[in-house]
Amino acid sequence: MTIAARFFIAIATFFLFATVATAAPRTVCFNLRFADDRNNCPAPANGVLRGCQAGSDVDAIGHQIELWDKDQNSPDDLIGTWYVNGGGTQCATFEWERSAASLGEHDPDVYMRYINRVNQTGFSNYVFVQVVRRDGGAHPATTWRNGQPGDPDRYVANNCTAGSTCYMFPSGYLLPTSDVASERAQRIMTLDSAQHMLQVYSDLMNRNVKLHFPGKDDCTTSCATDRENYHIFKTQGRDGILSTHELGHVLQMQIFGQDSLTDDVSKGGNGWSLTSDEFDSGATTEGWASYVAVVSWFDPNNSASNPVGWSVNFDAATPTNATCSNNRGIPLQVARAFWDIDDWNNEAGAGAAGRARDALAYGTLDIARGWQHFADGSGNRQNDESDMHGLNARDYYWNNTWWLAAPEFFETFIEHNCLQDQDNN
Ligand SMILES: [Ca+2]
Ligand SMILES: [Ca+2]
Ligand SMILES: [Ca+2]
Ligand SMILES: [Ca+2]
Ligand SMILES: [Zn+2]
Repeated sequence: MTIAARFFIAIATFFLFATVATAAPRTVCFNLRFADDRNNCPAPANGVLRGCQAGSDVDAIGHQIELWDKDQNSPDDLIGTWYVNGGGTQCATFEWERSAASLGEHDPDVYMRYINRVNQTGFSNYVFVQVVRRDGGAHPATTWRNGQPGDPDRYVANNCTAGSTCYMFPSGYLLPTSDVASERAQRIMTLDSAQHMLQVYSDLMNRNVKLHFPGKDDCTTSCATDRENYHIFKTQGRDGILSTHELGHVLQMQIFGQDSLTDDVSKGGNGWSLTSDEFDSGATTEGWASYVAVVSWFDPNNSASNPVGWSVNFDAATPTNATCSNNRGIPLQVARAFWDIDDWNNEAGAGAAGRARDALAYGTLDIARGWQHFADGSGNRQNDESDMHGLNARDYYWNNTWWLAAPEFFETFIEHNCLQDQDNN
């Protein structure tokens, strides 16, 4: 297996490599993991996308690393930046003799730094999420430069020669920390959860994102503050589904090209839950983000998927409230509506939704692209629609009748989950 070189390492350097026939590559291998102790995310199962494994050290897929040359008598040299492209042992290959890092040194002594950043694997888009301090400053990298007392090169691939395969710590794996109660461990957990969302959505994103952990003290439920920033509260790093939920808000803001969303959750007191009754905008905005949260962990294109978030089934056909019209303000019902136009498990209507079926299975990215069809402005069906019911599932429906054009769109998206009483204005 290989890991993919980051495109941005330096185009000019790659060009030089391509023209120097005598340059000899080095291959350095390793296994990078992190200590997983998350909840609110599924264990590995059919239909689960890279499940959580609380209590295990799991492969850090999609996490970025730097490789450095360790020098005794001069500053260390950065060789390059990579991301982990798959599970198990991974290898990075780079040219050495003509690289800026070699400086005439015969063979590099290679060690890793973990830099608190993730991206989609196999991606065509370079958006990343970086976990930062509350104030936006950098967290320290984790370095394996110095080994342990008496064994300073424990994690260094010393004198990595051309033509051989070199290893960093071949007898085990690299782990930033095993202390799952530590802030370092929990910020890596919430960052890994963010990677799940990028794995699904980053092709639609146009800005890098800062994940603040521990987040703002006045944001005790975690929050997305603008299209480039979200905060995970200090006690919530282990919650697997929160990071993907907040990124659902970030994604919607990026698609809208703005730094706020109409999201009125003041009905019945400020705040919301999956099954609370909110004004239409709150139900719709939080429902959308909750759908993103779940579809980042469960494959909708697998009829065996059992999408559960916060212990609630997102594919259950029976509406939350037994009276159809009472479901319009329930965030879960909106989340289910988005899930149903996405998932392959097309179920019959039930309960208050009567005979209205789930009969559709559009693509996840095409569903997100539906937000591209909202014009700028604060009027009805526009992306800043200002009243408490504004910007709801009906707006999404009417702006996308040409895009998600199947005749079952209204039945599946609106009626199957009892959203027809949302405000049409
Ligand atoms: Ca409320
Ligand atoms: Ca469906
Ligand atoms: Ca369904
Ligand atoms: Ca509206
Ligand atoms: Zn939210």
